Amino acid sequence: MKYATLSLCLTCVSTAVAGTPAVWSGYDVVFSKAAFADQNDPANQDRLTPNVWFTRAVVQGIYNAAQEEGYQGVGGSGPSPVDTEWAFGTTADLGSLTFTTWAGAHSGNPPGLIGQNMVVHLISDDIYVDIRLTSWGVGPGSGGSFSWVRGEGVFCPGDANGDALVNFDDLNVVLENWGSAGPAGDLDADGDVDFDDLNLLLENWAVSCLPS
Ligand SMILES: [Ca+2]
Ligand SMILES: [Ca+2]
Repeated sequence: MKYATLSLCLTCVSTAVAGTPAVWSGYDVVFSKAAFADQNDPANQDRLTPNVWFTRAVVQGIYNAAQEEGYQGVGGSGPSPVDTEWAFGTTADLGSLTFTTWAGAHSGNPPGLIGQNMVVHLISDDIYVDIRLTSWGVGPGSGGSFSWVRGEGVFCPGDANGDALVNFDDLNVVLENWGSAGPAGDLDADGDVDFDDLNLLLENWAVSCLPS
């Protein structure tokens, strides 16, 4: 009975805040793909969410292995990595950034991106991520190596118990820790367990973040 009442009265709250984009700022995650590493091995993919797995074959550009078989594009055009858009700058300036495709951003010269602060928008997930290319292997002899640093974020918003599902178990964790400083139940990691955390949970209710 407690749950039925709670979910009823909070459905409207979750609707009101649905669609708020997440921001993964900073450069705490280091990813690198070694020369000639198998692009189909998850270890050689930078998997940000179940929808976005960045990697690169021995030649050509970056693609989204969660949604593409390989790189699609030539020079400064092409959709890869699909379901993403890119801009120069940082997430601190989200409102003023101009997004384009990855190919459009490098204009046929991926090594030109090395050292430049960029933001990648994961479109379906609506997550903005700081990202900065740190190396890029040119030509077949380089074996498709690349590396970057990027922002770290929560894979599965609303998942309080770490099982990659958002359900009553997570609601229980939030309610049991209501009003505390967390970390249990503090889903947005701001040092308290309150309605913001409950909203985050309800926004993602019934989501499964398990890789498909
Ligand atoms: Ca869970
Ligand atoms: Ca919180």
